[in-house]
Amino acid sequence: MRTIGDRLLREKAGFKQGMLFDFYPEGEGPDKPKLAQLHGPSHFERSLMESELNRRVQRVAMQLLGPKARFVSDSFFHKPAHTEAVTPWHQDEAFTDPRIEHREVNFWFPLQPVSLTNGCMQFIAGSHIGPVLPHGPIGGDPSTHGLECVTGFNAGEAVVCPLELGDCTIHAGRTLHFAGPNHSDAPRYAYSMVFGLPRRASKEVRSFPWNDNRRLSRQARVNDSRTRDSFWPYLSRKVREFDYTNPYEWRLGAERVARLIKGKRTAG
Ligand SMILES: O=C(O)CCC(=O)C(=O)O
Repeated sequence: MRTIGDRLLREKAGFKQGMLFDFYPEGEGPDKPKLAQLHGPSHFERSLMESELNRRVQRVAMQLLGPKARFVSDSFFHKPAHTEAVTPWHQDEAFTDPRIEHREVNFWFPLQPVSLTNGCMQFIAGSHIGPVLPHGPIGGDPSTHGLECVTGFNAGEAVVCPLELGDCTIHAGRTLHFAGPNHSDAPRYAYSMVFGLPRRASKEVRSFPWNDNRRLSRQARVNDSRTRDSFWPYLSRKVREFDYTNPYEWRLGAERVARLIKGKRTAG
């Protein structure tokens, strides 16, 4: 996994598509990320989907969520050596569309031993059963991909989780988590896999205002990759990800197409 992650990050796989980005403002360009995330590496390296790890995690996800649990996404994370950059406190659900109920678990595998020295994960116990707390873009910068939780918890209660190679932590969509700076001489790599139940409409009326008016620096790359020569790879990725068995996904898909057509008409 480490060799694959290293190669994909070195080749800057996914940068053009906005799938490789920095959690922090991207001012210094793709070569000097503070915390690089490659979202969806399995689209670039299909063997990740056929790995023994993937099969085993699928089985554990089914034990946790039930037989309908399916693979949702994966990511590689790279935190360079000697960096003060932290992965700020956040809940993964804060990144999502509040109209949709996400019932997901995230398996986080460090690709070397991790401790407080190189940025192991830390969690707030019990936060997974609480609400999604207020978040904002890191440092209030709307171009930043990363979100940070701004209130409603006590970081002094963090449970620190050092791990050996081959261990993992598992957190839910609302589990508050954080990873500290990397004070070691080597980069800190991690691979994560998210498994979830079929998405459905949220029963609560919720809003995540921190996701409005964001001007993500990677958005221009995302838009470009959906219009130009990479449109077909984009479409094939979407087709591969689509959950055909879930009627709610068909409804979301139809709404999306309707929005696209309306947008084109307005533009025309
Ligand atoms: O690896 C990291 O520093 C962050 C990982 C994370 O936030 C996640 O997997 O949800």
